[in-house]
Parts: sequence; structure tokens; C-alpha cells
Amino acid sequence: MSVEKKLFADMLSADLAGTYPRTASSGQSVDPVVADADLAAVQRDGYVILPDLLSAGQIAEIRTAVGPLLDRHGRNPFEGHATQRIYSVLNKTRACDLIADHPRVLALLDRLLLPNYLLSMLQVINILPGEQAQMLHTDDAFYPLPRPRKALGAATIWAIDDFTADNGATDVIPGSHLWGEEAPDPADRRPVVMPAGSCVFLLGTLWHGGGANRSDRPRLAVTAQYCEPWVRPQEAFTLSMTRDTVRAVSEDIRRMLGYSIHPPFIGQVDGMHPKRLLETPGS
Ligand SMILES: O=C(O)CCC(=O)C(=O)O
Repeated sequence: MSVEKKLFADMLSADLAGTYPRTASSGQSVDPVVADADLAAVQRDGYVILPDLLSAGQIAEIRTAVGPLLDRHGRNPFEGHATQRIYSVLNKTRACDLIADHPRVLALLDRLLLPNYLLSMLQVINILPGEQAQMLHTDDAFYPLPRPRKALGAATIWAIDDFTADNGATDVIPGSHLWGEEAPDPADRRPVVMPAGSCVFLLGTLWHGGGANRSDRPRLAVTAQYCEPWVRPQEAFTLSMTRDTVRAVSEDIRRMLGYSIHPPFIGQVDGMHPKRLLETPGS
């Protein structure tokens, strides 16, 4: 490598944040053997089920907090006319924070994405009885880069109700994260059956969709999506969140909202680390 190229490569990877160096994620608290096994499953199948991560008390707290916020139905076939969605969840309740920054999920993200990856979206999805199967899609298709390729993000979908074969459990097409431009066949949909308190972690390149709800009960879920630190998140958190709310969330969430730097300077504010915005109380 030429001297110039080496200098430039060093500059691109340098963490220039002196006052606010990069913070490690709580994913580091997860046994590496467990996290590596999760990663191997994700790389093979495009998804992995992480069972029983929430206690009955945590599930009840989420249900109580989000229930009153479920006040509208979807506006188009993708959102689902018999599906209720809550957007901007971080601005409405703290009850779902433990989903956004769960260590088991962060341990996987730490292995898949570049440091200071971002939260792209946090949303509640309640699929009502009678809802049809959602169209199959991939979550990072809006980044116009040809496939096959590495996923530019990943998602979790957390079961707040048990996910069963007929109540709208997320359908996946195992292995489809490796595809190029192939079209998915709906006959290949496989429901992710898992008990409440579990989540399915899936790569942004995996074909999936909400299932048809043929039961007589709603199916409540919370989904968190994450992306590389150099692509645009779906939710503009830095526009929507007050600084006091940003101060109230965990350091992991704060970093994933964009109060972090993708080296050497993506995310800067007036040439400085964005966390400086939080230094003045009341600002
Ligand atoms: O609710 C689900 O199970 C999946 C929904 C989904 O993939 C989406 O709306 O993007």
C-alpha cells in the first residue's frame, strides 16, 4: 500500500473523539460462546430465535404501557388495514427500552455491524384477527445496493403474545438472506413459532413478513431495527427526540440514536462530538 493510501486509511479509522471516546455495548456481558452460536445460526439461516428473554413481569409492563397507545389502524396493505402500529415508541414510553438495548441482541449486532451502529426504528405491531399475510419483503431493500451482499442492518421482532402458527407469527424464508435478485415464493413462508418474551433476530437481507392472523386474538409484538453507522436510519431520532429524553435513555440507546461518531467524523455537530449537545442541563 502506498504511503498516501495508508495515511488515508489510518485517518478513516481513527477515533478522533477525545472527550467522548467510543463506549462498549452491554453485549460484552454475554457469554461469547452463546453469542458466537447465535451468530453461526444467523449466518446459516438468516435468522435465529432467542427464547425467553423477558420475564412475565416485563411482558406485562410492556403490554400495559403500549395498550392505550394502540389507537389507529394501518393506512395501506404493507402496514396492514387490520394491524395497529405505534411509531416513535421511544418518545411515548420507556417500557420498550429493554427491547432496544437487550444485551443478547447487542452481542449479535457487535459481531455483525461496525462499531457505533444505529437504531433505525422501534415500533409496536399488533396484528388483529382477520389480518392477511403481509407481503414478503426484506428490511434493507430501501438501500439501493445490488444483492447478494452483506446485510446493512438487522431486526428483532419480540413476541409479547405467544407467536403461534395461526395468529400472525412472523413468517420467514430460511436461507433467503443469501439470495441475489430471486423472487420469493409465498409457499416457502415458515412461521416463527415462539413463546411470549422471546425474539427472532433477522438479517436485513432475509425475506419475511407478518403472518395471517387466523385466530380470534390479536398478536402483539415490538420490533427494533438497527443499521450500519454510515446509512440513514428509518426514524430521524435526532430530530424527534428532546435532549431530556436522550439523557433519560441508557448509554447504549443514546449511542444508537446517533449520539456517537462513525470515525472519523460522521455524526459531528459543529465539528464536535454530538454528546456536547447534552452538556448544558435544560438545553
Ligand atoms: O409483524 C411482523 O411479524 C413483521 C412485520 C414486518 O416485517 C414489517 O412491518 O416490516
